[in-house]
Amino acid sequence: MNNHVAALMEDVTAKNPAEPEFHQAVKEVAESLVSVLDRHPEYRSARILERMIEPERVVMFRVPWVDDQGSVHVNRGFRIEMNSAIGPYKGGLRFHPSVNLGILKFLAFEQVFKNSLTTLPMGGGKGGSDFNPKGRSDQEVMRFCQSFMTELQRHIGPNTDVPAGDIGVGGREIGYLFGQYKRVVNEFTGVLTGKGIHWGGSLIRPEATGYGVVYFAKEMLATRGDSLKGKKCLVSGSGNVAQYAVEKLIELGAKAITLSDSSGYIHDPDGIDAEKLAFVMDLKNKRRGRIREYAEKFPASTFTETDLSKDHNPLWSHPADCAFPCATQNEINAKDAATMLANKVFVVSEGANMPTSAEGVERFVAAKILYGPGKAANAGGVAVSGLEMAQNSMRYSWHREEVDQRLQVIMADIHSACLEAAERFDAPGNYVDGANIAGFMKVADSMLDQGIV
Ligand code: NDP
Ligand code: 2IT
Repeated sequence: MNNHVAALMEDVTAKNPAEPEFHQAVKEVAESLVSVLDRHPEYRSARILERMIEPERVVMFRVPWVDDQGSVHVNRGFRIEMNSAIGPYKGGLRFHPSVNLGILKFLAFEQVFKNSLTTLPMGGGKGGSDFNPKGRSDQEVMRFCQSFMTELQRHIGPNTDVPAGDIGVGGREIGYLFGQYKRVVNEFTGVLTGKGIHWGGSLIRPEATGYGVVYFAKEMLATRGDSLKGKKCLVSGSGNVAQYAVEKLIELGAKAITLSDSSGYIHDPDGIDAEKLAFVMDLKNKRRGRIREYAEKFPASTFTETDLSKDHNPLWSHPADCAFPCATQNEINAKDAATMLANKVFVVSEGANMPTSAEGVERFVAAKILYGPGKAANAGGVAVSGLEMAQNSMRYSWHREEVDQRLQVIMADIHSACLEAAERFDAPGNYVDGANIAGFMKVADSMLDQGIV
């Protein structure tokens, strides 16, 4: 390991104990930046990277709420305001029992680079709670959201910090959160994105992350004169990102053969067509059921339970051309990555944030496959959030085609920014280094301009 990276990581692990995901995200970026910091001593002397790994502000708060039986629960709420050099803090809220400070710090750190890549003026942030929405009634989720926003509203605003959705936070939760913000602050404003279409939302925002991750794969394939047509694709997750990734894959003539949730995965050798996808959307978004039901409904498919203690995830062992991990962090480990490479998977476009372990990333990069890291490949979601903010500021809304067109242009621009930066810093074709470098330089230059703050 380079000396500067080693010293930085020693400091990061000492100052941020028990935050392995945060360490993982920082180390990857620091390693990508070695030649940038060598060529730009001004970044080093201004301690740009050291400042970027320290959140500008962390808010942690109690979220008490009452369930349908009258029992009182206490959850923990967070908002990490990571970096505001290029715009207001921007990033999602995650409601999942695994949420803790370290996970949200890794997500907020990644968000800074991702938002910079989108070409739009957004800083980076992330928040959420260890609240588990699974099995809770709409009324319980509403009471939780109201309690969460009663505190969060003090810290956010359309020009300060603009949250959105992430795991466990979709249209329903954004609605309850927005309702409470408006009630407490007495202001109808673009303080959240992912809003409903009649109250300030943008067309294509629900679709944007999934569509974007497929557009990014399309761009990567085009560099080899290839396309998605006829490609066999592994997709994980079955939530917002996975659903719209599959929708776009179907439209572009590819064949998605898997989907998953935290209980297991389904494999459908015939491919998930539009009718089957409609079933998944109803199952996951309305009935809030388990993916196992897919295999009961479509008997040509199989359901396999996922044993989280196992050293590999069998979803990734099916032969395919492309993979779209769209569930959660570190869902592809070194063994999974090796299996995928042995099976000739040559495109990986990440819908989830940091779904591949550090060793897995190393294998993909060494094999020189088309590997699009999350902070580039899944930036379409936050990009359309940026477009939602722009429309809110104008008090106007664009048509579906216009937003989709802008999304496609942004994904193509991110793709070429990654390749250009990688080329300039002697790592041709390496999208990991390219994304980290291109994302970093815009923020670093802005921080230099703004002095030591
Ligand atoms: P959803 O809550 O809509 O869906 C999440 C999916 O992943 C569900 O199928 C869920 O299964 C599964 N999942 C979540 N946690 C785990 C886990 N620990 N182990 C196994 N499966 C799990 O979230 P999104 O689709 O919005 O988010 C998916 C990923 O995409 C996340 O990494 C998120 O950070 C990232 N992302 C999301 C964006 C967005 O705009 N929404 C933008 C950019 C990135 P189950 O139903 O059982 O919980
Ligand atoms: O990880 C992400 O980029 C998101 N969850 C979306 C953030 C946003 O502000 O739209």
